[in-house]
Amino acid sequence: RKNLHLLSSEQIELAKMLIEMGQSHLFEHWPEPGIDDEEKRALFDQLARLNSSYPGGLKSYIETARELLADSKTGKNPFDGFTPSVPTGEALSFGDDIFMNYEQAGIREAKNAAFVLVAGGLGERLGYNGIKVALPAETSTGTCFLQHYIESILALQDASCRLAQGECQKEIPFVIMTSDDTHSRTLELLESNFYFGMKPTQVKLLKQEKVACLDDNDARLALDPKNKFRIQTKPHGHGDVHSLLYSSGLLKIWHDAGLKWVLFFQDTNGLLFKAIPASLGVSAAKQYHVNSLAVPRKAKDAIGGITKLTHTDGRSMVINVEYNQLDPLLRATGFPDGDANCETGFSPFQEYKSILVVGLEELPLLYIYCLQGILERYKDASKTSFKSSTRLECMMQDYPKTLPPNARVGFTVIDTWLAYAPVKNNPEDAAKVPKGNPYHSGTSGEMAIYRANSLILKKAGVQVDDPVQQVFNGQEGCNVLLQDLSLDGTLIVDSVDGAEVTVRGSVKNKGWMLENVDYKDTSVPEEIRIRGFKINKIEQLEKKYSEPGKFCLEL
Ligand code: UGB
Repeated sequence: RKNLHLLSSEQIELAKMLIEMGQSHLFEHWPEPGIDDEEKRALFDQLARLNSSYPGGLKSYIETARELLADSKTGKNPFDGFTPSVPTGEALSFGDDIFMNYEQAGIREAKNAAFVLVAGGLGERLGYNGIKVALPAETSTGTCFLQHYIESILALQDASCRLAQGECQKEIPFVIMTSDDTHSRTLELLESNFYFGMKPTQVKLLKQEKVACLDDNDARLALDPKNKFRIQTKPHGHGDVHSLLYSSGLLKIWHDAGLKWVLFFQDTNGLLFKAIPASLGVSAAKQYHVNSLAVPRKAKDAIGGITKLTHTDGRSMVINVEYNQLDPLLRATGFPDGDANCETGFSPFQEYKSILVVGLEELPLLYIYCLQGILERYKDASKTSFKSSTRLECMMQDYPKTLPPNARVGFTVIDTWLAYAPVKNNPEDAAKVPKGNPYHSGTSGEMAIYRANSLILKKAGVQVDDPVQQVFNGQEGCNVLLQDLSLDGTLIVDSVDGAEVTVRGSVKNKGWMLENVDYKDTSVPEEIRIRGFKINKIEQLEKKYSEPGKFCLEL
């Protein structure tokens, strides 16, 4: 009370609300007026920010947390009354007629889509000091993930407009969700590279805010252990993207402009644009309100599966169910073998892979928000105290939980080699991954791109040598030498838009080789170290075509 004169009238109201909500411990240690006054004001500035950035304010945050913590303490079964079944979806096989038709339909539809990259995560598991979207997706060209994503969206925009066969001025909107950890460095990367060829007005950055941490089952806000005049905060999860698109007004703008789809994707998957057009085509053909990209999943793999849940009261939803919940749920509801492989050798419950196509038409925009969960780890079975402070979290893929029962929610299964190779793990952890499981490292992410390119070329009739096995950073990879009917070595044909070059003959040179690099060798740049190899460009034949036109290159 003695310190009230330090606060504005709005801050006094906030203080009253917090005391009523059982948060007086935030101020109990305050010294007499005149001591640490600036720090006291700074705490209230932070509380005001936390209050305004959360829908419903801190009161709603604390109430929701209390409910979820009470459910967790009593061990409430989130699936009570629900029966699981295999939802309907579309399994595609790369390059066949069905795939090509969906891909074509998706390219046509791309001009009606907005693309959203969730890039607020710092990537602690990767241990990289920069932002993940600045990492090269592959080191032969050095193209970073953000550049690759932007160039892919621009290529889709061009192709989509060409298919529209008329005047087409549409620019595909591109949104990047950032956080305090990534915002300024993402903006800097864009600005210093002239937005990689995209118009700056086409790109929007939306920053997610962190949320307050909680100390106990009464949802008492946690003070920062390093500063008793600050609340400890942690990220709220990738699900923030839905409420940010809603509160920024972008969803309404897109809806009013006639856009039909919003395509969400993650920060370090160099393959995803090989799978996006076909997934979009499936959404358009089936008029899905939500379509998740999935890859085949082996039964009991420690990763969630896409499941249809039908409640006794008639409600149903298609949702990702975590692996530790899926097997017991199946066993408890009449599937004695639990999560088991079917005749394909895979589980009928597919693996959700962070690409979501959401339909904008027809959907009541009010539904664009996300449910939250809580990630608490208790110290012991009494479930009275946590190992470390917790907070509410929300996930992008939980969005279908908020939809009405008649929503059409499906999925598209695409081969892993074509669709999914994220960069999440550091070299040491990746090398410890049990054989046969994916490394999800810088090394495997880059190799997957070369492998997919080779397999696509093969499908198009090009003869490509079998992969050569090598070990980098303790992980096996493929050093692939492309040998077109005429190529043994490296040939670079660099042509401007509008130049069509036909290459004939044969090329043989020393080419490019992969050389091992020790990830502990700090004289090598970090982005090279994490993949365990560098490309030694020994010899290459390079031809440039800087004018549009038709050319024939005889070698
Ligand atoms: N992200 C944010 O933008 N903000 C945040 O607060 C947190 C993350 P991770 P994880 O398919 O790969 C997800 O850390 O935990 C961004 C799915 O939940 O890579 O491994 C972040 O920048 C899981 O079901 O995710 O798991 C990144 O772009 C599975 O599908 C993205 O969110 C898995 O991804 C994902 O963050 C996957």
